[in-house]
Amino acid sequence: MPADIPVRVRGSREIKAEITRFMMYYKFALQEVETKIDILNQKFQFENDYKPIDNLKSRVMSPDKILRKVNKKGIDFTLDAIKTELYDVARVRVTCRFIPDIYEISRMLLMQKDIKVVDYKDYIKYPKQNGYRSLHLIIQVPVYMSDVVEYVNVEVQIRTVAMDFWAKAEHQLCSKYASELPMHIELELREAAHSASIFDEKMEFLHKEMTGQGEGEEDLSNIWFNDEKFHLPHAFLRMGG
Ligand code: 0O2
Repeated sequence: MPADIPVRVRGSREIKAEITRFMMYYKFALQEVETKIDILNQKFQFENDYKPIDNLKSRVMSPDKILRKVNKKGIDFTLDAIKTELYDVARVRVTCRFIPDIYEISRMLLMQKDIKVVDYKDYIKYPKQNGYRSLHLIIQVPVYMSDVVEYVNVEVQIRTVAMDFWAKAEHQLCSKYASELPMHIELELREAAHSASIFDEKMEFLHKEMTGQGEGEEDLSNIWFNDEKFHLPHAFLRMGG
């Protein structure tokens, strides 16, 4: 039978509905995590006068990729096994400008009582052999659908803009050289990763200089709210409580 003729298996409509429901749990889990991170970003801005997060992107893994990963990892091909053994069906990728902000966002997120921590991998302190750096958290968030609550795995990758730039380039090169990266490209990548880490360190230093790290006068004349900077008339600072 040609491959593009749909096979009518008994119950396939029910299975399709179940898979859609399964994907929805991940979508809702991602929405929850995105909201949490957005709130942390705003809270951080309120306290520090700048937003630590440059970009946030999320995705639910496609059924094709789920199938490939299940085969690669030797996971049972059941929705239950995928739910418990595949951690990155839902992923949020967060980019920050400065390394300390990565750890601060991670700390504030993991402190939240409704989040369960499954795994924490620090590829910033311990980069991968090829130079890959990023902070990976595997968390579980509760998703409420009618009267059922389900804890859903979400992978959160937090990295600097420089780490992200490198990871995207490496990913593209790996796709180009599907079999194996040529040695000279591997070396160039490792060097680029090293340069990126030096860049991150320099930016961290400059950032400390910019913010003065608590030294000097605090600027009380402006207030950030809803992504907008407002001038705060001096009279407000003298008003009674
Ligand atoms: P994609 O296309 O980004 O989704 P596993 O998730 O089982 O494959 P492991 O060891 O459990 O592997 O997880 P790991 O390595 O901590 O994190 C996996 C994800 O991190 C990858 O997902 C990438 O997104 C990212 N990652 C890890 N190592 C590298 C690397 O060397 N280069 C790049 N560019 N990204 C990396 P996927 O599914 O492999 O890829």
